[in-house]
Amino acid sequence: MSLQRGSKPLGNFITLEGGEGAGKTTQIKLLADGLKTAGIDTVTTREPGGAPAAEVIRSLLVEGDVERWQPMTEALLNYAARLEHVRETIEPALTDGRWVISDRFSDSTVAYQGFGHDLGRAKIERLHELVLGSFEPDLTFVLDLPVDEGLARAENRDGEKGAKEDRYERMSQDFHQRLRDGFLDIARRNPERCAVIDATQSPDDVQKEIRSLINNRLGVSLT
Ligand code: T5A
Repeated sequence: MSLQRGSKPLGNFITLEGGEGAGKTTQIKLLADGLKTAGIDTVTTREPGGAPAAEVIRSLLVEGDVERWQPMTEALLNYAARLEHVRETIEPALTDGRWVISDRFSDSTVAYQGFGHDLGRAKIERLHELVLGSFEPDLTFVLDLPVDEGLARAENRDGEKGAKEDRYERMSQDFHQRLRDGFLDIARRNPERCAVIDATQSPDDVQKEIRSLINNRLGVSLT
């Protein structure tokens, strides 16, 4: 993270990443409860989205035909949404000393557009530098599970909340395998920032691992 420090200490910026149906939303709810209990003021948010203009861009990305956009257009739309998200939601919260937990951030563009759509890691990194400089999360959890299992969970979840936002779920099995490999590659290259978690475990066990890593790496005492 690279932000101007004011009089208050900055909050921590945590992201959860992974393929479809990895359990990010489930884990963020549990984590927000744990942080609240520990008295840590927290904002939960998501990408694409997380700010009014970014939510408008979200619907362009997650709805409609699979072939709707060129891969680079998808990357640019994600970064347009991300700039709004960072400036309008994330930075103000962090400078106010609150913690921010985001369901996806820039690693999703590297994995989905860089690896999934074959744009390559380097182009997305250049785009990141252009739009956000060195701004990055303090800690990132990559929830990893086999593609079939994640897609089956996402399909069940669609039954629960409606399947309008399923554009990426309809992409090929190969696409999903490439992005899974992409997330693991990101974690290997950024061991200080990233931790890979086996997302085939029960929700409670995944949460225990997340809290233990937060305690160790960010020096707090979540139970
Ligand atoms: N995208 C996003 C890009 O291509 N580039 C980018 O730069 C960005 C930021 C929207 C899409 O945009 C793409 C990626 C996405 O396709 P999204 O809204 O986060 O992103 O969509 P999904 O990742 O598809 O969100 P999901 O809701 O499917 O996945 P979650 O949040 O990881 O999973 P969750 O918690 O909703 O759980 C799914 C189901 O599994 C169950 C839950 O109860 C639920 O029914 N479940 C478990 N079951 C068994 N064991 C566990 N441990 C479980 N945890 C959850």
